[in-house]
Amino acid sequence: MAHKISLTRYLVEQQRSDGSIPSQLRLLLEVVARACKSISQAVNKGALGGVLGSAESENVQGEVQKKLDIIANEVLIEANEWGGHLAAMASEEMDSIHLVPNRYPQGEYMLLFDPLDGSSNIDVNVSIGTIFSVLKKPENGHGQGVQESDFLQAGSKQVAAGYCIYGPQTTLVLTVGNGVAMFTLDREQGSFILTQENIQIPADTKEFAINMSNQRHWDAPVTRYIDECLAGKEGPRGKDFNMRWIASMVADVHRILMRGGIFLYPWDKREPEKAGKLRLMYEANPMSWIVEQAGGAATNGRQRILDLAPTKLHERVAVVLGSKNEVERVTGYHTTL
Ligand code: P6P
Repeated sequence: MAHKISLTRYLVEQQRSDGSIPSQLRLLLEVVARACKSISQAVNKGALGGVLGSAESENVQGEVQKKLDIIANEVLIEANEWGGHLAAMASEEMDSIHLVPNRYPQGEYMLLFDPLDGSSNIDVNVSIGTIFSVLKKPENGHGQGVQESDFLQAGSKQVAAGYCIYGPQTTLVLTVGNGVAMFTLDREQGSFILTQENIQIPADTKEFAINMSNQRHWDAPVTRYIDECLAGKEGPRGKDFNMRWIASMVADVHRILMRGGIFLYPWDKREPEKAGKLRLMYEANPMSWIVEQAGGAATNGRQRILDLAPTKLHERVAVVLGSKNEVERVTGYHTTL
């Protein structure tokens, strides 16, 4: 029987083969994976764990926090702050950055995360997930500790990105720049086992993911693209399309990694001052790098997401990602219309 390759063994072998994973980064990724296992346990308990429903608080986004949002955030903070691999963390659930306390050794990495994405699905038992992104602490020259401005690096500067989806399986998907690997949690062993590597997204697709209830608020290029998909065989695309919208980015992106597709959360007229609903630093950037590493593409409708220069920690962005040829079509409509 083929040896089961654990996440730890995979990271050691990657480190040995091309040095792409320094020891501190390997430790960081193992700690994040362990935290995701704890979050998975809490999510799986559901009502039995008294963790469903909303907390009496709002996050920096002005969204009501679910109890599990706060639990997941605390698990990630507590798991990562003492190991000596991090200098600071940033989370969707925290207004400002979290510095590693001075009582712990300081590391050279910075971790950003959405601790529990898709949390509106928690109480109705639909897949949710943790999204994470790793940046190097810049030699900031100001000689002080890490500041929020140190986090404002383009997505192309990431050294690792991944997500863990809490669904029928608990699955961790990861890239360090050498393709995309997937690890499925073996609950009997308590370890993530390699179940797929070098994942490739088909360049073409017949499946789009968008929240259709926002249709009247879209800009012309998105309206044109979706209308053409809906026109099917009789329309300019000459083929019928299927639609999926789970309203959990981790689940929609995972489906696209597994069988192709295009995901759109475009700018719309509801809040014109916002570039989009999704967050650049800890949703769009990690997901965009994963998608590109799997042969797909990711833009904000006009520009490659990984090239965008962030101006604030909780910056919003429009997202069009997935099968390369479809993303290029949508982006083309934005630049020609
Ligand atoms: P809507 C979840 O709240 C999230 O941030 C993403 O995971 C998801 O793709 C999107 O928002 C869903 O938004 O407006 O369809 O509820």
